[in-house]
Amino acid sequence: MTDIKKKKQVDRNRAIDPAVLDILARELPVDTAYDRYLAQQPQCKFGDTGICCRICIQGPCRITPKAPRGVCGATAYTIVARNLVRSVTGGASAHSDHAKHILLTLKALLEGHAPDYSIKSSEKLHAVAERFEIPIVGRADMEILADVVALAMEDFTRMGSGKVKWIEKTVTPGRVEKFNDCNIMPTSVFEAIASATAQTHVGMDADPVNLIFKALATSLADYTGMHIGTDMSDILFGVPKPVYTEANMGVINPTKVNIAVHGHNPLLSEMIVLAARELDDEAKEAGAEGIQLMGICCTGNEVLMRQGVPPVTNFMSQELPIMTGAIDAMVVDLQCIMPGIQTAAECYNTRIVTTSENAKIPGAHHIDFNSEENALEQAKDVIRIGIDGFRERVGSECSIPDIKNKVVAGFSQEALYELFSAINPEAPIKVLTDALKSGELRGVVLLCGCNNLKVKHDESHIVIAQELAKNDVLLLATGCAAGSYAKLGLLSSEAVDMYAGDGLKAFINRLNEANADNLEGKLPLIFHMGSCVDNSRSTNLATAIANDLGVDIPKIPFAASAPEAMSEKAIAIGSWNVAMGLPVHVGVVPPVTGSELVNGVALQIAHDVYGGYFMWETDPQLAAQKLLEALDYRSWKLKVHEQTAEKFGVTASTAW
Ligand code: BF8
Ligand code: SF4
Repeated sequence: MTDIKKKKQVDRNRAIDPAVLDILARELPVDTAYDRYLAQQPQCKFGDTGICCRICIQGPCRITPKAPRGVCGATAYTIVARNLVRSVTGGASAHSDHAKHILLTLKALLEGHAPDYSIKSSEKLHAVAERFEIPIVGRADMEILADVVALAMEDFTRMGSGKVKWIEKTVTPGRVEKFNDCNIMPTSVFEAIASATAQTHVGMDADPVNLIFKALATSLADYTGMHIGTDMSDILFGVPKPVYTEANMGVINPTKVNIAVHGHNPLLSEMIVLAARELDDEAKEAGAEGIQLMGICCTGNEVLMRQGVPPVTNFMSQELPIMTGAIDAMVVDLQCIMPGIQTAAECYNTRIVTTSENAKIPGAHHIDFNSEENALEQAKDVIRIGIDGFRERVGSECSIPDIKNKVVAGFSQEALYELFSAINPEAPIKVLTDALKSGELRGVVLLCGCNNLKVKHDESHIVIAQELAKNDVLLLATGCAAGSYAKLGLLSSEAVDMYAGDGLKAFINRLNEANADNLEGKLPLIFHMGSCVDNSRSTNLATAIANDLGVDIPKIPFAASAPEAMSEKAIAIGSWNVAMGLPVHVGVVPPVTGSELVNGVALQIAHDVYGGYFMWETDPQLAAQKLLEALDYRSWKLKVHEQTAEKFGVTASTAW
């Protein structure tokens, strides 16, 4: 067997999406992430378990039985905890940088120099203003927006004393108390990030527990940035509602100008959607049948949720659409963009267009996207680069896997409430809490996070979802997890018939019947809530369930799972979900096992303090079982506490 054949066989063991396997099976002129993962083996065990320190340049210091301390005297628990804080800080920085761009665009809009943007959802603006008791009656939307933006900016920049308002007003009263008691309520986003970076400098904090608390405080800054990002995007681009489309490589249309939007920030991708509509005739003049947009990663999720743009693939396979030979341009903004796309593009007829001053790739086209001046014109420039690409591609060979699946997406919390309102207009959330109390639904699980080649691409996402659906768990999804489900057909109504247990089927069908006149089609098996930034939507739902049941989040049958977590952002999100009181499964063991103490805090002690905790489980079947056990335990305990309270005429225990 030749080396290349051997390699392809191993590669085929690292993915389950037939479109991905189709492309990986070809003789490709360039390597992919799947090949590079193999080339990186074996990976360093010190790094893998978190006991390599490079905080100062006396290092790297690696902890071994022979050398149990770094040069400065730091032990394994300090090094692991410090690395963890730095990861969470990286994630919080990324999310809040994203939100900051949106806030700055809103500020420019208020000052009259972001002419291509406007308030798309007055309703959401009013809802956010009311949350903070900002007056709305008799005021123009721009006046209200000015107050909302000022408050959000204060939550980003406050120094010294004070607390983040976006947390105080969006979580349960019990969580506010807990965060204050544990001293993890951040003062502001930027303050938390700066303070965490300082606290982990050489010669600073060596106390692992203090460091872990800092990680949680910083993760709450991450939550803040994300929540503000979602709220502001909804105001600027509209609140998602159900959309019907398709996903996977089969959405690439060889007769059209194919443009993929990739990254995270809707400021650009929303403009690309507008520009594509306006330049359809130019594409036709170039001989194309029109423009086909498609999404990758979270900017793909953003334009799927609000515009119905089809997702072509998710993080791990982002290079592969290029290898069909039919992608004319791939425009990227920020985060999760593999530099490898440029190498791939150079072997095919694809133009990579970078647009952020913070995320450039050597060799790519660069347009310094400025949302404050000529956003739409710049988006048109990008589309024209795609049209040029098409002109050059005409007549050349392309090979597109003929694989696509139906998708229903667009389930913001507001959209879910609208569905529930058709059954219970007075108290929509009761549709969900009643189903949880009666046992029709066994719980709710948010499926989120990335892809990671330490496990088979997409497999853990799919296996866990199918197993939970069979067991009547209501499933929500965001990020690249949602990308997996879109590509592989689990965001369709057909998947309800194929995979849902009787209880889940009955619940979804009741919603279908009640909403028959409002929906274009039937509801899917999994409810896509948006990009990773939109994980705050899931927390809002958990908060509403807890408030309706009159308990705090640690007592509700709600969990989260990141079956293929990869990025620092995922570590930050997982950490705040634990602080919120949720069991959080992670399907890849993060680099904390080098310290029994830190690992023990994540897996057990966190539960005592916050009610939430991590579960590392790489086997997706076992992971699903552990998630079900966590949901059942919570339902059982909630019932015991309620029955005891009733029997003795007292209020239910607030313990978990
Ligand atoms: O923010 S799930 S690989 S694309 S980090 Fe990145 Fe992970 Fe995908 Fe979205 Ni989220
Ligand atoms: Fe080594 Fe300490 Fe420097 Fe880390 S901070 S690299 S453990 S000397």
